[in-house]
Amino acid sequence: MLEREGELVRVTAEVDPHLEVTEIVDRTVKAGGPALLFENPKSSHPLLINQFGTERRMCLALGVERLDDVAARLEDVLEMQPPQGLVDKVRGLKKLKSIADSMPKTSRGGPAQQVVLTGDDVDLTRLPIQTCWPGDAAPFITLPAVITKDPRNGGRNVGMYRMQVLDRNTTAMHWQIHKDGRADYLATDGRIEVAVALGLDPVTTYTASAPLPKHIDELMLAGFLRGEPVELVSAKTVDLEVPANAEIVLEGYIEKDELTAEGPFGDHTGFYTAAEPFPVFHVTAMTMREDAIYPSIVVGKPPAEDAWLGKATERIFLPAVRMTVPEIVDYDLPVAGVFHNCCIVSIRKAFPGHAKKVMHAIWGLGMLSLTKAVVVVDEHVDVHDYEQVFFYVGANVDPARDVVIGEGPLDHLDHAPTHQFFGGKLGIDATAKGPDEGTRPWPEEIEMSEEIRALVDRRWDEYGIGIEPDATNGAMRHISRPLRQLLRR
Ligand SMILES: Cc1cc2nc3c(=O)[nH]c(=O)nc-3n(C[C@H](O)[C@H](O)[C@H](O)COP(=O)(O)O)c2cc1C
Ligand SMILES: [Mn+2]
Repeated sequence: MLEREGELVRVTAEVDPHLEVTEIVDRTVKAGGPALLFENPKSSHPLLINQFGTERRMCLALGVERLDDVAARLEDVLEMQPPQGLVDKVRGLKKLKSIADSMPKTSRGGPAQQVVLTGDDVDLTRLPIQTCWPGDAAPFITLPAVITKDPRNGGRNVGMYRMQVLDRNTTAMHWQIHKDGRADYLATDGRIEVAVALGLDPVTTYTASAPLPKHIDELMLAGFLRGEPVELVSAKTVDLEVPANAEIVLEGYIEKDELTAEGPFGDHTGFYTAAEPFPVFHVTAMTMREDAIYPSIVVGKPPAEDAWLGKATERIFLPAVRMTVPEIVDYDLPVAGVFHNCCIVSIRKAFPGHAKKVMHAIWGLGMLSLTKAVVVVDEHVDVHDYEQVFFYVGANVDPARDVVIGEGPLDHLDHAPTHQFFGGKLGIDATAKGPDEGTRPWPEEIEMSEEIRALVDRRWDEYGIGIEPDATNGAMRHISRPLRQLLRR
């Protein structure tokens, strides 16, 4: 599929998964280049990387023209009203069917189990697992879908958590403190069974990184987004189901109190995370396709390949965010803010203090609760246009009145707070203030009249200026175009 779309380059030169691949991929990602299939990494399996590195490939993965189209489909289902009239009822049934089709289905066998290795035959060193950065403690599996069950209700969880290779059949499991996988582990007495799928269809891979509420199965979202169920087969040595079409599956278990030093690892924050204790995963079976391709991703200083996985989540989750905070018009998580450092949000402001209400809503909402800085602007401001946002932060903010300093939980990987996991929050209210917020009369923003804009549109060629005019309305838009293009590449 990637190849058909001209989005894949096969690299036949022999390359080393130890650092060399990272440098090649980093240069390719930053140049907006193609996905790469390294056919001869120093290993017995090829390595696929940069499948998600551009907006176009992220859209191809999700089968849409624009990421917002996915959100529209979800919104349609989330906002379902009781049907009125027959046409509405039929439409409603279709939507219900798309939900029913989302449930994974079980088959008897699948390519993921063409080769089955157990016992001493399990050998992770056969895979081209990357050591990404010079300070990394070891090779890390970076693009896994880790499958567990909640022992209390059997609910499945699929999450993407990096795995440091310890030896030929054990790895660490980097279940951060706020994550569902860790919750399943903590709720289990003794041993928890774990399966790790590598090399899935891109939608299912993406959903492993999606911040769904604990009780929602990521494979259901995958089925909904794909428009067809994810096919599962029973694992060979554990009581879990695994994607039938995976390239590679690792089956095994984690013992409750067996911990190992995990890290350092060059992380998506742009810094190395220090070594910390994390659980040890014992691999009891390794199943794969006959010609299995190993998938990987390099994170590091932004922008890296994970930028578009993050942008997909930002777009796909907008309808869900709006379900709880309907006054939100749009939001943007800048790539340089590595998901949790910054959130810009535009709102339909209706009452005094409304911007502050929305800050607190964000700080109380799922994984967005880990956001360190929230900037709130009025509905007409384009949150994706950072020049424009900066303009309103500069123009509309009285720091003594409009800045909120709070406290709350912070991302596991945030190295800045004095205490890990907990620290300060910054809110900036950059909305226009009304008299009911105790300010002097707020001045009017400069806009040209529609009449004169239309006149100049009509007469532009007559003036003979010889450039394409920028007719976008609103302050600053033209300045930020290169920036927007940079992001849209
Ligand atoms: C490339 C990539 C690597 C990630 N690595 C980790 C990780 O090592 N540990 C972790 O807790 N979350 C990691 N995440 C984020 C989780 O995948 C994400 O929070 C997801 O929602 C976790 O699933 P859960 O909500 O079911 O726990 C990573 C995300 C991406 C895109
Ligand atoms: Mn989950």
